[in-house]
Amino acid sequence: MPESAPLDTEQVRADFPILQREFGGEQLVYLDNAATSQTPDQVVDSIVDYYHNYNANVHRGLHQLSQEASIAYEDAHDRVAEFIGAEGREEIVFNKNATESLNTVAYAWGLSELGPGDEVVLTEMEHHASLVTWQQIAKRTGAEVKYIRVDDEGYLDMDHARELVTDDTEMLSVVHVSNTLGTVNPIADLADLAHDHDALIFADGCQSVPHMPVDVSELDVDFFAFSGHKMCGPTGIGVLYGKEHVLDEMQPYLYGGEMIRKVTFEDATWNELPWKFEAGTPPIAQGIALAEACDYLDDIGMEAVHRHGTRLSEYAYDRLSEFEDIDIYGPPGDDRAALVAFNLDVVHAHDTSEILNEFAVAVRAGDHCTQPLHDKLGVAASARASFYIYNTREEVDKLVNALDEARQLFA
Ligand code: 7TS
Repeated sequence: MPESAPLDTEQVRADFPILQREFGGEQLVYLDNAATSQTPDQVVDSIVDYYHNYNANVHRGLHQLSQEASIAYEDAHDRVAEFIGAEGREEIVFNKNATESLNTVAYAWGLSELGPGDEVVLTEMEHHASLVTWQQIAKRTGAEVKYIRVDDEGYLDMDHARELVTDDTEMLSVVHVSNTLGTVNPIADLADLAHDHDALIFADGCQSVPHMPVDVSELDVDFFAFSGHKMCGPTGIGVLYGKEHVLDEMQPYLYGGEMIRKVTFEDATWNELPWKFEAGTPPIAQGIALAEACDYLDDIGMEAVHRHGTRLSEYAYDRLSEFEDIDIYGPPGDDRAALVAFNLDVVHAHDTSEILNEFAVAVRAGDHCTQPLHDKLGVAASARASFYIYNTREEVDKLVNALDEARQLFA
């Protein structure tokens, strides 16, 4: 198949005015995209258009504005379904972020399905959104949590996975792309493994959906989660995908308006999918803007987005590898997602990030919400550069030059 056209970063950057900001005469180099990506004009405009022209609550009013808002909000579910290869809007629940998606399933499914003798299998590279959530639900239900090992190169130990997933496993919850190691996990294989043992699989797509073509039907996952703010969308919108028959059987997580069909003083029945899981006034403007973000990314082409990110990441990996005093975590440069976490031998990650900030280079320093993984790596924190569609090789060079300054300061 011929490659799609390469990404024109100059054209892309014109959609992101924030990238023109300067600090101390230096132009911003934004390399914290795994935390939150920047938002293009097209997405901002869709929010402005909503508030200027058809702001109203959904599914409640028969008046014109409410009807327009309801249609746009429902259509946004269809658009997101299409973007990730879901069957339709029934499988797409909007909420506030991926963390809420994980909690929804852990509470709604976990509290009723898990008990003593049951096992939830995670990986050592889970984000706290998954790790802490399942840990707590397991404590409440008497289920046990097990962790698939990460090997020295930063890959999942698949032999260990095959050992851990047994007929006692009820849920396999796995990060699709590690936000610390940049590892891309073999979700389709893990889904087969889970299903061979009649377990469900939940994949955390926070770091995959923004960066690569994802098709949940092909992956055959039962649940999938991601956040709008990491994929050119606004904050305050997250997505929970669930297979229709799985969501159908699951009890609601939050109760209130919008999610009910019939209420009496004694009891209530639930609305159809996906509204059963969207209690109260939902993130209307944010949902509509997320659909716009899907359009924006598809206009560029997810293949091109993916290629751009992995090439930048490989370039950064190679440049950082030139230095003997830099430790890089995770798989080799040519087999990783669009991020690189590292440490300079003699400089704490927080100091590294502060010095980089002096050069207007924004990276994240800390444990990236993967404390147990950092414990395993033997470090308290790391610095992380994460890339997106508007980043360039020149920006990676700026990062490397600024690191040189940090090294000299602490030498
Ligand atoms: N899962 C993964 C893999 C993530 O990277 C994140 C956010 C989350 C879940 C939670 O997403 P939220 O939108 O609900 O907060 N990761 C990061 C990060 O790496 N730096 O800041 C947030």
